[in-house]
Amino acid sequence: MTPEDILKHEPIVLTPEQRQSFFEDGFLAVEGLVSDEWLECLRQRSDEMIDRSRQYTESNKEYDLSPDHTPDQPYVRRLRAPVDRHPDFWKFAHNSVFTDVAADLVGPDVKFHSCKLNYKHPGGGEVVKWHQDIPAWPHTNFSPVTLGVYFHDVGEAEGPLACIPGSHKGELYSHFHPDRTWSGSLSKDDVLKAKPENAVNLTGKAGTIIAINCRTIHGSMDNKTDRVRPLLLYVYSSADAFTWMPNPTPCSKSGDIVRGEAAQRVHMEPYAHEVPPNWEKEGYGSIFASQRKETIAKAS
Ligand SMILES: O=C(O)CCC(=O)C(=O)O
Repeated sequence: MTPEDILKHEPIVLTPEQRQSFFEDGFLAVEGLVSDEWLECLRQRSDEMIDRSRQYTESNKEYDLSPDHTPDQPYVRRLRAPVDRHPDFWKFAHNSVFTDVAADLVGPDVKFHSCKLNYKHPGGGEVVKWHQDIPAWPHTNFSPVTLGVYFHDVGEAEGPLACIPGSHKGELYSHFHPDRTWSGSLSKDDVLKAKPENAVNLTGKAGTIIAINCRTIHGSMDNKTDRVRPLLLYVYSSADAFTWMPNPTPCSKSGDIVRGEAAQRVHMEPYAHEVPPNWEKEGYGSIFASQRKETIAKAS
């Protein structure tokens, strides 16, 4: 669906101004929609998952672990596919205010693509370089949106997600190194072209929902506090968007319709872009691993 088609449907939880600004800027941050009960539940599930990671010494299909991870001092950079780790993470994806926000931004027929729970550690290496999401998981159109929820208050110091306004209407950039290995980020020259000086930090109180269009250039700085910053991220699209390369971070729910009906017609945007690696064959570690050129451990 196009933004014009989506806006023809009455919003469920977002205001008309919030939707308009999402389509204009390519991102949105909204406070106060996630209930305290949900927030507490997500925090608890996350704490349990961190505790479980103590049994592992290296990354596997559930966890992306930092090279500094030890059983005594867990250092999880990412919980992979959280909806497959606990039913509450899946319930939040398909039967919560998150699904309502997704429907307001992609239309009444909503498809689930993938999910992850990122942890940004104090003083750690989880700086996320400027990138767009769709080059890693191309779809037939530009409806995909990544929704995130902050578990705690996130100010400038926690390394909030930052977005370059309007970049979703501009170029699709290469995410390869000159040697044709996957970089997962824009080159230095392309970053300059994209005007990162205009970036907006998506700060907000615990429970703030952030939304990023799949073409929006975004990243995040280091965490200058002494607290870990968790960020749960789920990707949705209009049901009429179809992937045309293997999913780098698949889960058992990838492709499920979480609201409305499956599409009978595909919506194809005419666009040309570099073909990403075939993740099914080559494996995908995580954005942290790609951006640091770590050896890839197959995620699933
Ligand atoms: O966790 C973050 O700060 C950013 C994550 C992100 O952009 C991604 O995983 O694609």
